[in-house]
Amino acid sequence: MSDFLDLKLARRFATWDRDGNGFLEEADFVKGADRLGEAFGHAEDSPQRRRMRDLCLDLWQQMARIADFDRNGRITPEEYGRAFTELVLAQPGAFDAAYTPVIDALTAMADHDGDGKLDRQEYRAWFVSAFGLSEHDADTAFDKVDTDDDGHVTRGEMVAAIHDYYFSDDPEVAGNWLLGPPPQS
Ligand SMILES: [Ca+2]
Ligand SMILES: [Ca+2]
Ligand SMILES: [Ca+2]
Repeated sequence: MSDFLDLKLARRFATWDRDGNGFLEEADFVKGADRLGEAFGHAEDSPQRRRMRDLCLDLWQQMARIADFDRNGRITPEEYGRAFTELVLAQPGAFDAAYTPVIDALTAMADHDGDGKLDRQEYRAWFVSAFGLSEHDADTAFDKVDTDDDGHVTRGEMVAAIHDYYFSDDPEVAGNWLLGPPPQS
């Protein structure tokens, strides 16, 4: 694994770890869903909030199934790296199988007006609330990920960017800006 990818995985881990305790646990995913729900102004007991929470709990269970190797209810950075190396990098096609449903679910959650794509506001709300990006970094990423410059990030553009985040060592590609300016390796 390249140092650049190592740094990117560490950054991705940190964005999942919403309470910053160094492990991924169910609580991080509940918190992620609640922050996004708040950002969109959904009331605590609204159906939208419940749906976001259910989606994030699903996501947590999927991740725990593949990455919580010792089954203790938390994923360490080592387990996260191991799952990525063994299950995603080693097998062609594994990325699509593992990530496409997740990307679909998250994109649908962030698509506030339900038109099937993300405008700048939706994209910003998602990345600021769920991943802790600054508005500036979220906007910079939006401009890059929207590769056809039509003012919307589609599901296809999102999948391509996330694929590049994990598979491209080129700091210039859009995907490497998803979680802020690319790390210096
Ligand atoms: Ca945590
Ligand atoms: Ca939308
Ligand atoms: Ca676009």
